[in-house]
Amino acid sequence: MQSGTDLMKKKIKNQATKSEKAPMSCSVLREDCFRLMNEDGTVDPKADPKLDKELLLKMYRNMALTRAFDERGMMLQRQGRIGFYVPSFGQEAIQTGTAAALVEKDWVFPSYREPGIFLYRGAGIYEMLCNLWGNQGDLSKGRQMPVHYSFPKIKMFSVSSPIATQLIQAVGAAMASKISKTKEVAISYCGDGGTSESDFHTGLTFAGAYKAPSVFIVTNNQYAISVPLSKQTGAKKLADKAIGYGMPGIAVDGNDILAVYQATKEAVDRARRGEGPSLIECVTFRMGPHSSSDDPTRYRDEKLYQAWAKRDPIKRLRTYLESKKIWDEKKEKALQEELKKKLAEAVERAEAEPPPDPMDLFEDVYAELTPQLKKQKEELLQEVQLRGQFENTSEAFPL
Ligand SMILES: Cc1ncc(C[n+]2csc(CCOP(=O)(O)OP(=O)(O)O)c2C)c(N)n1
Repeated sequence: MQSGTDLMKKKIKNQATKSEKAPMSCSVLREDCFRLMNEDGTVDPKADPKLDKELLLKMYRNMALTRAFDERGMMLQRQGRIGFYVPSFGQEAIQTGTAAALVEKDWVFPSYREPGIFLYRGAGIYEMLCNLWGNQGDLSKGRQMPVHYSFPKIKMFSVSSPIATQLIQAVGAAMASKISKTKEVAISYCGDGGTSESDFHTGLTFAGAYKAPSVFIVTNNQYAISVPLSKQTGAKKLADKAIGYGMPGIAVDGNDILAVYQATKEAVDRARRGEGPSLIECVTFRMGPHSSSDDPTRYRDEKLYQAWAKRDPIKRLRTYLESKKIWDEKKEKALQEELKKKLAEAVERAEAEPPPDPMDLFEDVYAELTPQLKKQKEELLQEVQLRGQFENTSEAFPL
């Protein structure tokens, strides 16, 4: 790791060799992205940040777990056992690399495509699965949408569905940290589509004006559901948006975990030193559907998908670890078996949980219920007594 460097101020000089020629020009990883890894996962000795072996292995395990969790989530939905899932295929390096750059006391305000950050910070697989069923094991007691995890103990704020609203919340947390001098950094995530939202503007305006200890991660996966980046913005690159808010911005190869980690670490350190916010555009590709309700083959170019498949972030890190002789086929097999077993056990436990008590709806918000809520509670009680508990309507989930 190059200590003391400030990537944001420097003109990006890529250490890695030029990317291979991909079939379509728009799919070629932009040359303006900071990266340390070559396309095939090799790293030139002069570019090697030489991270701690334990950290590298932890990152790899988390990326593999995130992929396995996503595969399981999609499978459960396709089997009709849960109603909805949002996979993050191809975006594992961004989730893990940014999470690894934080410390325990930092705040995280995720979007819905970041299971890997929850996992990295120690969220339980079982509790996350319970959210997918919205059952009694769900920490939100079934009151949030599926995939909208919330783990206050690890400072993972509840996932926001309205695009980019979490940015404002994160800036609020960052401003509170600045005022109370706790040195906590608040990191928030949104997609390329999120940068067109007015909440993006509000969040970055406040962060810039008040020099809030805030880091904005923009996961540019090139689509907002079916809207391609070319129709999303007139900006040359999303990282440029930072300039208008008075903060540094950088574009990073989002499939290169070494680069994602380094850029985030520098932005987080900078925020903690009191030097204000930064924006990091992580350039990647959404390898899966927008959600389990979407069919990307109706709008996505297959050649584009194939070009990005070649730079799979997990494969790239594996190659790097193998070149360092800290990973091999035997370890990979053992890891995959361990993850499969862990997930299968957690799924079995989570699926067996009963649905939440409908009367729970009235808990946890008001110390004393308002007259309207009291009336609603009575009505619901009568309804439950009349019809029994709610049926499972998960297969009809509309989004
Ligand atoms: C304010 C708002 N508008 C529209 C939607 C519907 N919606 C859900 S996801 C999405 C696309 C967001 O794309 P992007 O920000 O690029 O993130 P990605 O899904 O690619 O991770 C839209 C339009 C919403 N949830 N909130």
